[in-house]
Amino acid sequence: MTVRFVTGNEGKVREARAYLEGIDPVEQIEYDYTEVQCDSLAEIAAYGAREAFEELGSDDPVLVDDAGLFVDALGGFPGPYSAYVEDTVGVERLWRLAEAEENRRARFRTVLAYADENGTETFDGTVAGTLVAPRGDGGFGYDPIFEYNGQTMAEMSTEEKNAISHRGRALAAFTEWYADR
Ligand code: ITT
Ligand code: NA
Repeated sequence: MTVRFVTGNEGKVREARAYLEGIDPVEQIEYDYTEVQCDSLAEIAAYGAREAFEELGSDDPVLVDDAGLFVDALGGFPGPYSAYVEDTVGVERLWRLAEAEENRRARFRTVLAYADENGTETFDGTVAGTLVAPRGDGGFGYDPIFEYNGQTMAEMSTEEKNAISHRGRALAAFTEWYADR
């Protein structure tokens, strides 16, 4: 089976490919699924994966990934609005907001939703780190300002990021389930 990853974000696909190597090929599909308005990443992702699977046709399974950065001192902002905030305010200015705070702890969360003819499953991943001034040119999105163990995620290789990241953890739970379902 080919896993169809429904996303406009190539960085997510690169990370899923690295993880699923030797299990199944991953194909990037662009499909504008409905983003239901709610605070739950799991509900957004599960709804999107189900809808994409039904609408796209074929038996190949579908993956959707809904992620967010949650800054402790900002009450979890930008959270589910992370994509909007990256596009409008930008990563550098989000760092400026965090820089003004004493507590610079933040969490990245992602929910991977999988859909096939048997149903929908979700897999969660979280990583806790510290916001720092931007460093590194790998990864994507907020990676340059998210530090884990002395390195920003933009200073890590795909494999290094997958070993510790929110998405890597969700992919680990997913592949374990997928391999022996
Ligand atoms: P799709 O919805 O098309 O999959 P997106 O980039 O809009 O792509 P999200 O809404 O899930 O994806 O992402 C929320 C924001 O968080 C967005 O600005 C991403 O760039 C960013 N983001 C997601 N995963 C990330 C990661 O692993 N490292 C850094 N930033 C990430
Ligand atoms: Na999105």
